[in-house]
Parts: sequence; structure tokens; C-alpha cells
Amino acid sequence: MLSDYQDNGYFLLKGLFNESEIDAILPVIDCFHAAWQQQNQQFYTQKAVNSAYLTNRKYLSAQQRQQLFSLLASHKIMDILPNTPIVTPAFMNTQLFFNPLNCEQKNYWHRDPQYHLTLAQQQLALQGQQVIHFRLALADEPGLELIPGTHKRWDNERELAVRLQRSGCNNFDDLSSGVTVPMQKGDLLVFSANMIHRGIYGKSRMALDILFCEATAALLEFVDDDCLPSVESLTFLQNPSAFAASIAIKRTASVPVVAST
Ligand SMILES: O=C(O)CCC(=O)C(=O)O
Repeated sequence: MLSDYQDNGYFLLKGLFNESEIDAILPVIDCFHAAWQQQNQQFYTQKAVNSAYLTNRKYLSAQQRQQLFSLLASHKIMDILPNTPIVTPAFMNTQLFFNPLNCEQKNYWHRDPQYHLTLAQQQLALQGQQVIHFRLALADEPGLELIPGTHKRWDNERELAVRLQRSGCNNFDDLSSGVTVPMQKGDLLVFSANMIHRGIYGKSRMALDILFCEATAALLEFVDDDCLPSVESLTFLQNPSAFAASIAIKRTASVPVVAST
């Protein structure tokens, strides 16, 4: 897995979770999604393809949040992190990807950091600290299209023109370097946030995305305190180390020592 990640920037784990494990978390996801839609009606109806901050207290009960934290800190998820280049993993955020209401809406090629970094900074980020997506398919979905190797190389001329909509290109134009990775319910796709990618809309897609990063203050600046579990509840999680790392950095205190169960 690690060499796949190093070479291509991604790997797919088929059937990591079984049907009943996914079904157990769906009521929590559905509850979040319904409440989020209500609060973000205009955005949802006009163009949204994802929401974020699922573990925030705003939408879920304490019990629902704990159920979600238990999944995110499960051995199944956490045991994959040593197969990535992240040395000290910290939890960053969660996102939920769904279909846009408008069936005509086009998907778009991007690198995640392009929305907050200059081009020069994006280039530098290719050698810097990693942010990695763990995308868990909650239903069968067309998946993602990824450009292998772009987690460590810069765009070629065509990729850059498409991604940035230059020289008459659109960010939804096809790129011959793209590889489509369809996903089935329970599959987990691990991929670099830096690489060029786009979602593929269709089916009843619903994917939970967990973002992990290297435990550095610069990256954890993006973490919302209200999305983290309480220190007391960490002991109930199978492997709380990524949450503990985020809490410690956010509090600029030492990492709480919590044994894995
Ligand atoms: O599924 C999508 O629509 C896009 C996914 C994506 O861009 C991401 O996870 O960063």
C-alpha cells in the first residue's frame, strides 16, 4: 500500500467495511445531512456537492458524535495510517460528498490547496507535509478520477490550463492522464489532497471523507475545536491517537497519553 501511495498518490481498499458496519453509521450520517441541508438550503439547492464538519456539536447529539468518533478512531481506519507517509497523524476534519441537485452541474479538476495557496506555494507543497483523504463509500458510487503521480509532480501544460480554466479550457474538460476509480459501499480510497482529482457524480453517491495530516501547528490551524472529542471520551475509542494529537496541538499542551484498547 505504501509503495502504491508513494508511486501514484493513492490506493483503494476494497470491502474494508461490510454492509452491516456501514448500515450502522448511516442513521447518524442521514441525520447530519438532513440538518445540514436545512441550514444551508440556498447553497445546497444552487451548487453544493459536499458538506463538512460532521463531528461538530451543531448538528449531532453527544451519542451520535461518539458513534462517529468511534468509527473514525477504529482500528480498521487507524491501522491504515502507517501505510501512508504521515509520521505523526492528526485528525483534521470530515466531509460528506453527495450528488448536486442540478443534474447538469459539472465536476471540476483541482488540487485541494489551490483554494488557499498561490501557484508557487502549491508547487512547494508537493515536497511538504501531507494531507491525506480517507474516502469511505457509504453507497456504491462512480468514485473519483485521479491523475497518478501528481501528488509529487507539477501539472503539465494541459493539466494546468484545465485546472485553472486558462487558454479557453474548462475545469471539467477531460484529461487523458486521469484514472477512474469506481467505489462500492464499504470501500476505502486513500489519496493525497495535493494530487489533481475530481469527483464523478452519479448513482446515489454518499461518501464520508476523513482528513488526516501531519501533526503540525500550521496544518492544524484548519481544525475546528468543536469537531474534536472531549479528552475524557478518548478512552472509549479503539485508537484515539490522531484525535489526541490534534487536541494536544490545538491546546499547545503535551499529547495526552491514552492507551489503545
Ligand atoms: O467527490 C467529489 O465531488 C470531489 C472529492 C474531492 O474533491 C475531495 O475529496 O477533495
